[in-house]
Amino acid sequence: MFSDVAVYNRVVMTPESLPYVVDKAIREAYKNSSVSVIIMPNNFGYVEIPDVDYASHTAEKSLPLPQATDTEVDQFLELVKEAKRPIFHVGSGIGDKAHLLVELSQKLQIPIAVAGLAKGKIPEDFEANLGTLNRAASKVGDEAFAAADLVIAIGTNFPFANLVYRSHYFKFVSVDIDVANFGRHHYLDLGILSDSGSFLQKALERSATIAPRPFYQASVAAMKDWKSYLERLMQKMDGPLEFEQVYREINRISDINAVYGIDVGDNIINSFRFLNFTPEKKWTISALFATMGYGLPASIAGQFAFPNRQVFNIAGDGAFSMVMQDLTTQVKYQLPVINIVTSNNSLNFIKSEQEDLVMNFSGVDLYEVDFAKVAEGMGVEGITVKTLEELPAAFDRALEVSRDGKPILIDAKITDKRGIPVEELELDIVDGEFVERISAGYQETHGQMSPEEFFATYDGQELRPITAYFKEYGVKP
Ligand SMILES: Cc1ncc(C[n+]2csc(CCOP(=O)(O)OP(=O)(O)O)c2C)c(N)n1
Ligand SMILES: [Mg+2]
Repeated sequence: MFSDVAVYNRVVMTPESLPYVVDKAIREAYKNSSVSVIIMPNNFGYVEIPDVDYASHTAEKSLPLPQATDTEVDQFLELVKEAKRPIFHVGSGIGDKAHLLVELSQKLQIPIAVAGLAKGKIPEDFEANLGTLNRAASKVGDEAFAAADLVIAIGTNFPFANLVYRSHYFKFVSVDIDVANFGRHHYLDLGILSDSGSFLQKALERSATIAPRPFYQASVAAMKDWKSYLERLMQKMDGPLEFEQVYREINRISDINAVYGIDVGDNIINSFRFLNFTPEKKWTISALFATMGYGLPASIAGQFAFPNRQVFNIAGDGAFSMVMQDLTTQVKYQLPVINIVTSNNSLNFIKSEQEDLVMNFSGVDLYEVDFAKVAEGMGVEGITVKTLEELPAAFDRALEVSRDGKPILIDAKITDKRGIPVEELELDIVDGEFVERISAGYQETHGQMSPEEFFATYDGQELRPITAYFKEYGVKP
């Protein structure tokens, strides 16, 4: 019955074999990072068995990882030589080797796009870190990827590849320690079974510095403008309270090694854009299945795992409502979590999807809840914030309360503004030039518009399509 989900699946036949079977099940589960199932007849619980010393302990040791060969690295460098617009797509397999990647990125003039789980592993302020792809994405990440003629995936098993890797033709190199990942999301021009560190080290040793590459320069320039757009939104000092300023405050009070439980919804997009990730920080998100109600339990687990670190729960009003009863758990175990609820009275992530379809809104409005009062009822101090002016004091108070060892909740009453849907940007080639457009689907429901008009809709009048930078630096298809 469990064979399709379990790597080890046994019915215990004799009570005496229990110690062996349990031990084996644990070993198989760890080895395969998967599920073991043991079915134990009920009556075994009442049978006395001899107390034999069953030991299977060995010293902790990790296996050596596969290393790239000289030939593989030279083949990679050859592909880079032929490419005009190469891009790295880097996942959590980069581990602590970001410094090598940054060096190689500059040396070979290859910008970097990151998969969500690698957020924070590559310095956010590195000029050619173009951020994430797809919907929870940076504008330039999506734009530059759409123009790439060579994608070098390093340590990433990107589950949204179907949405991103199919947009156009490019050559594909994959560097991975797991043979099962090769060709999983894109056919391979070159697969290198290697630990990312050894690959990068060897690529640095065997390559020569190349002259500034127009594609790299254009991407860096476009990224600079995207970042100042985000910064301007965060620093907004008048008008209604919006999500960007809430993130500004989270960044302001965050410890250098803060831990974040991030819920599903707009907060995925917004945390990727606005949260200041660093290698010292830890964060978790329901990245693959996107289960709402993740932030609060994640914060509880985070505080138990890191009792001496500052822990945040960042959740939308819809997601928080699914699990808010567990505030009592934070109280019961004296977990000083800082709970941030981004209340927009909307299942906004879904409302945005509906906005782009020919349909009326359905089931996406939420009734306004006084979450501060809910928190108070469960023994957690709650603060409601309705204006920009009230924001800093509320976050100062959150810092005080959490440092005092108690949980706190900030209910930030924000608008239901939609962040810019950069996944609607598309690149085409017309008369030997790249041309940027807004997707046909988006224009069908929002009317015909140029990229500039699209940017202005999201308060991004200063933004320019990447094709403008391509012109400036001479990037051609
Ligand atoms: C358990 C579950 N149900 C439904 C969904 C589909 N879904 C994804 S985001 C979302 C809306 C989230 O709303 P909210 O928590 O208020 O965050 P917002 O997007 O408004 O910031 C929904 C319904 C899901 N991912 N998980
Ligand atoms: Mg909401």
